Amino acid sequence: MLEPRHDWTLAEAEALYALPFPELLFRAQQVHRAWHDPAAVQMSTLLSIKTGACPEDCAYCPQSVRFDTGVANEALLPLEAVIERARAARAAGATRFCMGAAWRSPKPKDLEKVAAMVRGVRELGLETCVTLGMVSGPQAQQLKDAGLDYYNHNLDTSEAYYGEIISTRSYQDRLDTLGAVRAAGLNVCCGGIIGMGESPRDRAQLLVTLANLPEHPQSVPINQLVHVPGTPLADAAPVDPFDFVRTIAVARIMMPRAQVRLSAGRESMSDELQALAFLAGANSIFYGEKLLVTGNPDVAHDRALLARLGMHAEAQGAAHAAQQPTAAQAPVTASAASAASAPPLQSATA
Ligand code: SAM
Ligand code: DTB
Ligand code: SF4
Repeated sequence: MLEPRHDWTLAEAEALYALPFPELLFRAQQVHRAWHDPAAVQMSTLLSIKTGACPEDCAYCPQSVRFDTGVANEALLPLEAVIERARAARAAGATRFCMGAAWRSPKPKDLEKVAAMVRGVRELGLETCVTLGMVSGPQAQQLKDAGLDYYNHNLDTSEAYYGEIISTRSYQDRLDTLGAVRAAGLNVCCGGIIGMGESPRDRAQLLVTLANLPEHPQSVPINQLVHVPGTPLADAAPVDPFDFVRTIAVARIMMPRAQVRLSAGRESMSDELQALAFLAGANSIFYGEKLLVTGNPDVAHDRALLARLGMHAEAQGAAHAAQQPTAAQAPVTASAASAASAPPLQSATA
């Protein structure tokens, strides 16, 4: 099996993106099957732990203080409320709990509180992820010491297009935070948004930047823009669904080991489009009725979709086996049980 590459060129990425659709999906599936169980989907549940009034001006975001989007601002949630929601997410079958805060960067007293949340969620046997804006090396280390598994920090688009979307921070700021997170030994969750008016070249360049980082992000969320009234991108032209799937397929080919997440925007996608995204190599979703402030498909609908496709949620408990208290938890679908006893993938051992 070929080792993941870190020397991708823009020309190569653009050529993949432009392949005939059947050829692109075939290649993405070959890579997907070489590294992953193509029937398994990792389930992450999101919770906004601090909502709205963000000083940044990201043109897509309902939580920026600069846009009138009707989002109700909320201070940092109390620890118990967060643990309660994490328990519910675990009961619904999630394996990762992602806590998001509408900050430019966290203040020391806030970070201490988030660290306590991370410890509490981890004790439930869930993987932990936070997205808190920019962090320094010592802040990333503080989160690592609390037991954090993943830090989400998206590059969102190409460096060339970034200035069209955000003016209050630079691309280099984002890269610096990713460096601090990686240096602390945290898993990196980093991806982008499709449908902000960017060109295919911008999409290819974003994927080149991600794939040429010193390590591939362990998790790559590919979001479709959620059009939120009041934001500057509220009326952005809708993206061709096949182009969205192409982006997922190219991400899968360029970052074979990563979890590629079919992220925001699923509420406006058909079941058939989501199935196509899985065929293109997506193997993770946000699971739960809400993203941060906007909607997401019902849990029951997602479970039914996976069952109809003969797919299954990644088993709970793989992450922190030592402290796993979930023996009584049933797999999300019957097929998850059989998957647990299936022979190892030929490729997973190659
Ligand atoms: N404030 C922190 C930051 O920007 O890193 C963390 C929270 S922020 C809401 C996390 C990510 O959500 C953004 O980087 C962006 O990729 C995604 N996001 C926000 N609004 C979105 C929208 N309307 N559609 C799709 N993705 C969105
Ligand atoms: C990511 O890439 N997408 C998530 C998560 N990381 C933090 C956020 C999506 C937000 C969609 C709009 C909202 O609900 O705020
Ligand atoms: Fe703030 Fe993050 Fe929204 Fe940008 S994406 S406005 S940094 S919450």
